[in-house]
Amino acid sequence: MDRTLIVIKPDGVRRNLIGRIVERFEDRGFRIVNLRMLDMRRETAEEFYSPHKDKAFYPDLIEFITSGPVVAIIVEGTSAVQVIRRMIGPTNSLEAPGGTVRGDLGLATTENVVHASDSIESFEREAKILSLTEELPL
Ligand code: 3AN
Repeated sequence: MDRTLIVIKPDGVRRNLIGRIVERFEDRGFRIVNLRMLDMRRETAEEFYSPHKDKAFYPDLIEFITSGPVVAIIVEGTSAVQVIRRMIGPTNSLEAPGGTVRGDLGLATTENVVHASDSIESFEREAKILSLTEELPL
């Protein structure tokens, strides 16, 4: 069992896809550990995407991810990082196969509906930046 972070990006929220996206992960056997809607502030977004800060698409990415609320979700299940990455599909929605979240619901590359951590280390770093806790307080 391991855990990972999924973020439904502003396009997914704007297009009313939250329920359908969450359902896919629940149907696949993942347990939701925590889930919260939040507005990413610019500083938070810059820290979250700091591994990409030298890329040409970085300014557009920051603009986009701060353009509206996102839904951050921690899920738990067998091989969560790898399985969820496969379920969301490749970065470019237009190249993502049918059956993946991006392949079925995504319209572009920056606007690709969801983010999911690419390693356990990324999960821990990203959940901390979003202040999403792994255990709820009693
Ligand atoms: P993924 O989310 O598939 O792991 P990353 O981590 O390489 O993709 O990139 C982070 C985010 O940056 C992507 N989800 C996407 O929104 C954006 N992005 C990545 N590559 C490009 C690109 N070539 N053009 C525009 N946006 C991009």
